[in-house]
Amino acid sequence: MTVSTTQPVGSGGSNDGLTDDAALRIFRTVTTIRSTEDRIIRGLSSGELRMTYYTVRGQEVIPAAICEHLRRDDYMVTTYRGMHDCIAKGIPLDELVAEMCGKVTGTSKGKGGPMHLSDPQSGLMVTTGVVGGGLPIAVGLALSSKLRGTDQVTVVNFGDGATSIGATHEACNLAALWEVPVVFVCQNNQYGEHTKFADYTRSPSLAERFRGYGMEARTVDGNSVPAMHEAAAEAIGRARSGSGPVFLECLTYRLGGHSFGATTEYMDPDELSQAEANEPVGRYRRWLVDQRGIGEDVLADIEAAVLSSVEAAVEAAKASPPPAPEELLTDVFSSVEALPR
Ligand SMILES: Cc1ncc(C[n+]2csc(CCOP(=O)(O)OP(=O)(O)O)c2C)c(N)n1
Ligand SMILES: [Mg+2]
Repeated sequence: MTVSTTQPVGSGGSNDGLTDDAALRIFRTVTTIRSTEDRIIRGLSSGELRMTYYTVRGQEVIPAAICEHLRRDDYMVTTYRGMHDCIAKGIPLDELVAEMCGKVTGTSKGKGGPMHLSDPQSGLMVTTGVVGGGLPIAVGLALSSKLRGTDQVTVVNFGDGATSIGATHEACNLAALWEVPVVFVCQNNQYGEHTKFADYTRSPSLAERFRGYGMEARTVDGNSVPAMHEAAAEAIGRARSGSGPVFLECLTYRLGGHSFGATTEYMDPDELSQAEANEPVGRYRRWLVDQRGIGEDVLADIEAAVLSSVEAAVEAAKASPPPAPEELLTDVFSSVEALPR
């Protein structure tokens, strides 16, 4: 795993500002993400479900901690590898799974699919498959909030590979110049498709590089709930109070191939198995029991409830029809008035 020269924040100590309620909400969110992914992969493997799917295994904690500090009317932008972000931002699970399966009960009547998820009601505004394409959109959303005089914050999630794309740099430069309320969340999972981080950049630290645009930038352990919770509180609070954008480099690890069905032969097997042994959902569960004294029974109840809601969402999606051909040219444009304010 690439080691950043910037010291990650957060120690997992007792001053993390996490109440038991928040800690359990985050546990429910990461468990929902993990269970949904496991169920989708089982469905894809057996032929029961069909979609393009990009694993989020290993990256669950990042949006779960961030969304503890977001309101429903705050905006989020994500990528094709964004199911975890969609769940954390609050897209109803039934609608999310149905959309990923291309069914009419989905958030976009099945016409967006897994690569173009959006649900303005939940504040999840755009999912894009264009690497780096989300950042300029997020700056536009944040600028709109600033011009309208609201205190909404926009969070944009993107990969480490996106930091080598021109649009990313244009967006960060303008955001810093205009002091718009945006938090740039780089989910550094150490790979851009099949290329390792150290093989495509000489920058040891992305936070250091993006600080050069004149904005606050920090590196954080993206697999630690206390560290992410604290860093997100600070970044989102800063953006909301009008102090301008923040760049968070969240260190994590992609626990699988680039997309469903892809191989991992270019990944270091020892590094991968070490990352898997320390995967963040299990790590967080152990921390809740050992450090926070949360009972096994409490966690097991949450896991059981999540499992049945995931199963119900998949069954509902399977029972839902695909959109009719007449729907092809409807819902193509939306008026500004239709957007949430
Ligand atoms: C503009 C653009 N260039 C190239 C691609 C092909 N592509 C798809 S995913 C990907 C890797 C992106 O890596 P990263 O930003 O680290 O995101 P991750 O997949 O790790 O979440 C690339 C190059 C693309 N979709 N868009
Ligand atoms: Mg990556």
